[in-house]
Formats: sequence, C-alpha cells, structure tokens
Amino acid sequence: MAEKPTLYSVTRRGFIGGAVAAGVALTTRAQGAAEAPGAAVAPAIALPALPYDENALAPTISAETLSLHYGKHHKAYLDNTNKLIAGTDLAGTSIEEIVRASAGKPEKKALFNNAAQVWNHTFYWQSLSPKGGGTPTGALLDRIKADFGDFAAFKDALAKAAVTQFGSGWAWLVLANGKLAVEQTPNAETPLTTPGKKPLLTIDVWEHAYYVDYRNRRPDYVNAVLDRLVNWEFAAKNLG
Ligand code: MN3
Repeated sequence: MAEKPTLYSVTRRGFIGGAVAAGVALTTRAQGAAEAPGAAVAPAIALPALPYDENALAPTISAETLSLHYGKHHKAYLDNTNKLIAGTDLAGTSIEEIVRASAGKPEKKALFNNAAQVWNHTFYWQSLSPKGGGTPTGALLDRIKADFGDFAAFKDALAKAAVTQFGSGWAWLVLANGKLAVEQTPNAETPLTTPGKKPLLTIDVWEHAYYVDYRNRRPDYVNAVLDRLVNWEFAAKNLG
C-alpha cells in the first residue's frame, strides 16, 4: 500500500518553486495564493525553500537535524506568524516589515518572536553552504583584516560569540555604522531591527540547531560550522 503523504511533504511541494525564485530577498509570498481581483484575503507568507538538499550539509549537520530544524521549527514559526497576522494590517506585508513593525512592542511580542525567527532562520540557511568554510577573499577579507587584525582573530571572536551566548540565541557578523562587528543576540532578537546595522552572516546556537548531532557540545558544532559550512560568499554579497 502506498504511503500516505504527510501534510508537510504536500506543503513543501506547493511552495518550493516560488521560494527558489525569490533567492535572498526573503520576502516570498505563498505559492498559489496570488490575489484574485477583489480577493479579500491577503496571501500568507511562504516558507522559503532550503538553498540545498537536507543531506547536503552532512556530516557536519545531519539530514535529521535539517529535517527537524527546517521542516518543524522554522515552519512552526512561519505558521504562527501567518496566524498572528491574519486579518490585521500586517497581512500582505513582507517578513522584514512584520519584524520591524513588531520589534520592541510588548503587545506584539508573540508576533515579533515568531516573525523574527522566520527571518533569522532563512538568513541562517543562506549563511551555510555545502561548499562553505575556509577563508573569505576579496573585499570581505580586507575588511576583516582592517577591523579585526587578521582572519584568525576574527574567527575566534565569532566562535566566542556563538559559544558564550547564554541560552538560546544567535551569533552574527554585522556591518555596524560602516565597521564589521561580531554580536550575539538572545532568543529571536536580530540586528535587522537596529538602525545602522546590517546583518551579514549568522550562526544559530539554539539547542535544536546542534543537539541531535553534537548533544551538549556547542563549541564542536560552532567550530565545525566555521571550518566547513560557513558561507563567506553570502556574507560578501551582503557586505555589497
Ligand atoms: Mn533554529
């Protein structure tokens, strides 16, 4: 007897085409939810497709981790965001607009937490690559040397930010008022909402990002990502 498709697999097939076409813009809308003339319901925000197969980052990050992290965690944040904006003035806006509109507002805390996690995760998937790791080149490397001394010092600073973030959160490379900086944020907080700051790269250090593969050894996960997966080309593109 044929296996019954899961709701998740059906959903993924539905949005994958449109999400791929949107690339790094992170502003995709649900495939097949185009507004008909006079339609009253704004389209839901779609889960952007992973930029690689779920087994493409193994063994550094296993397919099991990616399946859960993307298919369950990221999708849940997305589903919650869509529920919370339905029927509000934020329905039909982009994920960036929703994150910015809800940041710092206690009455919109649940929306911010979910929407920022949607944005952060989409940014994280792009911050990794099966062909990542190594050393950046060109303008990004020049800027790293100017702002951190050398690449080793910069890599240590980014690893330290990722390892020492207390509890759940994120480590970031940002451009802050024209200078490269390393930061850590708790929970769903994101540099996206700070004027003058531009996120260039992130590492997820929530336990769900590494516990299946590394158990409690967050430093091993961080170092493996930095050595083998971190997508310097994405950071360079964001630097502009
Ligand atoms: Mn995560």
